[in-house]
Amino acid sequence: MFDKILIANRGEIALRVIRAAREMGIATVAVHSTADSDAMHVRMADESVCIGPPPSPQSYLSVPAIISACEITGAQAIHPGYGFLSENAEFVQIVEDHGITFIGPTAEHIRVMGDKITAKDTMRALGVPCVPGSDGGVPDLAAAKRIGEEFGYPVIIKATAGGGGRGMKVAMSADEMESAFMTARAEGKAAFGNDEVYIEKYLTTPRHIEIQVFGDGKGKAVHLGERDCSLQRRHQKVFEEAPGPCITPEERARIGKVCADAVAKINYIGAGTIEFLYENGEFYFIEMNTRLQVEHPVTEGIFGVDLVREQILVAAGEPMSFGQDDLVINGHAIEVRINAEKLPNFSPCPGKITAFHAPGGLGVRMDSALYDGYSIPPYYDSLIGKLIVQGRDRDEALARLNRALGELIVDGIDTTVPLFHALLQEPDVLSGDYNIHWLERWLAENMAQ
Ligand code: MV4
Repeated sequence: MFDKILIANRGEIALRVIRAAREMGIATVAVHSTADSDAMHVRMADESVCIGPPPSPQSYLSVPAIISACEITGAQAIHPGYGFLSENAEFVQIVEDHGITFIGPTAEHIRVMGDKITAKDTMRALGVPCVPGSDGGVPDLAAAKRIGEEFGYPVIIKATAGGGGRGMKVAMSADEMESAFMTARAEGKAAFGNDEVYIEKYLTTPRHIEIQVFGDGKGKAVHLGERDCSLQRRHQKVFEEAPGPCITPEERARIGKVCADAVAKINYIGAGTIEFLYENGEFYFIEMNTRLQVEHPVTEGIFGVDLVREQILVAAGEPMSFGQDDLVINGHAIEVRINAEKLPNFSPCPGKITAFHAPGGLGVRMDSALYDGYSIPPYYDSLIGKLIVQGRDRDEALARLNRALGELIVDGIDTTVPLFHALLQEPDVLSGDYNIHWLERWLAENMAQ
């Protein structure tokens, strides 16, 4: 096992990794920008290294600075958290070339899943159900129109280097194809330097259901059920829950086994998430994320496992601490993302926290790097905390969420907390009757500016 690891991240996820490492008796190194000298992850780690000025490209994304911090401190492994360098195959290659262990998948797995066409080809070949469509790149407008006719409109044109909703355009009919095709291509080129696109049948009212998988890198893998993350705004999740309110145990076992078998076959190592659209009882693969996700705590809650501990174990070449038969769901968990944002426009709202109190009690977990007097710097993501609640069933989790939100105090800045109080008044949220468009529609109707 490692003696010391470096966490190439900040905020709540850096704390999350430090906590797992400490329970395992592993020393931790925090890295930080000059804007984060007083940040909680720096205080909580055993050691810290300043790696550059506030802008991320010169600090949290600076590969030479992070490798140097590792070498100076003697850290044997790097945990990337999520975002930043967590899905950067070149970074993983450089880390390994320096004799440092990357706590996560191989560069090759990251590369394959980062290219959405290759990811889909790979998953289809592994028996994972995919959205019907072009099955590969679409070279020109004429080919795009043939696909449109073959599968029937509406279709969606996606940049292969895209993800998170960028480089994605819907064509409702043949006459919208030219503009949608050209725009998706141009966005792919501008945002990712890659203008290759593919086309899928457009699913009109799906839910976003993602399956958590975990592999040991030696051909063994398990699934940890699904999370329903359909409540999103501009491709940012705001409310996530597990299990999915509309998924039956039979469906979970079936799609879970398909996913676990798929990643076992490619010797996948560590945590991964296979994203699906779910409509009319069918799962359609869209993307795979090769990292620990923001919403991993809801899965940890219902299965009672520490995913970060497992990531560190398998990265060190040790076996996973559980098999599929050990994984039994206990109750229901919900996470809400607390952002430093001002409603109704969700405009970033950095500033000084004048009072902070995290809720507590049975079934309540607050993952946050906030503290009284902390100043949220303006340079980074607006996520300042995740409130995760668990109950014996969904109704108990919802009641607990309402209670815990009432206990939470974050003074000095605006947050997304009022949004959750409002959502907990909505019958559709209380019954779990929502899809990927529900929140945008609700915001348009209820937060009109
Ligand atoms: C789709 C789709 C409908 N049909 N693909 C958006 C982000 C990217 N991960 C995939 N996305 C979508 N792909 C087909 N064939 C609708 C979306 C989509 C969406 C998906 C998940 C959660 C929220 C969403 C909001 C808008 C569109």
